[in-house]
Amino acid sequence: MSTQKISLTRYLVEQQRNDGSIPSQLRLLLEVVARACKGISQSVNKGALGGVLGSAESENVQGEVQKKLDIIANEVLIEANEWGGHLAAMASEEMDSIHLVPNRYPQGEYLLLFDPLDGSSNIDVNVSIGTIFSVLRKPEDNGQGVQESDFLQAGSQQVAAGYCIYGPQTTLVLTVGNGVAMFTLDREQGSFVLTQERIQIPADTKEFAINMSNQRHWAEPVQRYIGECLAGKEGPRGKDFNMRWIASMVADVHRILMRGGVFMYPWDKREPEKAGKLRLMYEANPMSWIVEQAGGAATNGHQRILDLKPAKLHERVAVFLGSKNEVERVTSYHDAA
Ligand code: AFP
Ligand code: FBP
Repeated sequence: MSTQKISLTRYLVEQQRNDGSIPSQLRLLLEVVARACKGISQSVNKGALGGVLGSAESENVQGEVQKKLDIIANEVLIEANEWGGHLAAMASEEMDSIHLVPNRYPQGEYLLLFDPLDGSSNIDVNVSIGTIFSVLRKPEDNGQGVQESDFLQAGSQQVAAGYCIYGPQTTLVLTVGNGVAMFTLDREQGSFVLTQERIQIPADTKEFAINMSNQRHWAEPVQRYIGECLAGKEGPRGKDFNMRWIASMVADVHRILMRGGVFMYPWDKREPEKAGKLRLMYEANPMSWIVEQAGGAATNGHQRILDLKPAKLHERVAVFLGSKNEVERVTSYHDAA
């Protein structure tokens, strides 16, 4: 397929025709999410001029102070998705429990999960942030309506996953299970245009992304892996590594998708009862599927992330994802420990 002026709508219609991987309700859902991301992008771009910067003086379910833009992005996604008839319910990092589609609208077959604004600390300092989303099929109705337990499906059950990064360009990255495609927002036309298809992450890399300030809290396998990277040419890896940390998973993963690398947010001993910092269902799962679809790998140090069966909506997980050989290496260090 030529990448010349192919809009997201056309791409989805052609996918639907070619292999049926996108039923019409799913296509509508993806278009609505993309439209919501355009709205969020506009608010992000206005910044101080739109009065959207700063804290909202409220906390989300994870006890994190919400930024105004966290709340705005959450509302934009809910309002855009409520009425179209394609969804049964939504779940978000910013909401304690699931949000059912109101009775006045028809109920669809899908469940949508999202982190409306990832990288909140970057908002006020004008650094890249993003929206991450994951789509699941609603299980058979058991007569009790949609419940939180319906969302607790392994990442391997996702039918679509993506993110939109609000950076120098606004870019939407999407998978429906047949590779990863990237669309850039054409602001004059107001539409997402296909700019790259079948994205592949190189299996080897010399770049890692981790919050190094937490080093003293990591477990031994992560100490070993990073220690070897830092030892450079003279160490056991025999090559110099470079480090990047943008404080937004979307931005760090996007960088890796474009040029290789490994992203890590490991368990650390300050909060031993938590498996990690990042959220499984609306951060790790969609990102892991995108990375796998681009030829990379994603584990929690022991298991493939997409095989984990969630026990709760806001479950946390340790994350190692990106270039396959590096993810396999750091995972093998956990196995050996
Ligand atoms: P928010 O959930 O507050 O937007 O935080 C984003 C994030 O969970 C993830 O995207 C980053 O990788 C990570 O935080 C950065 O955290 P630190 O730099 O504070 O370790
Ligand atoms: P460019 O001039 O290539 O854009 O490099 C930018 C830069 O000089 C600084 O903006 C930045 O602080 C630094 O490189 C980052 O360098 P590194 O992390 O590779 O040490």
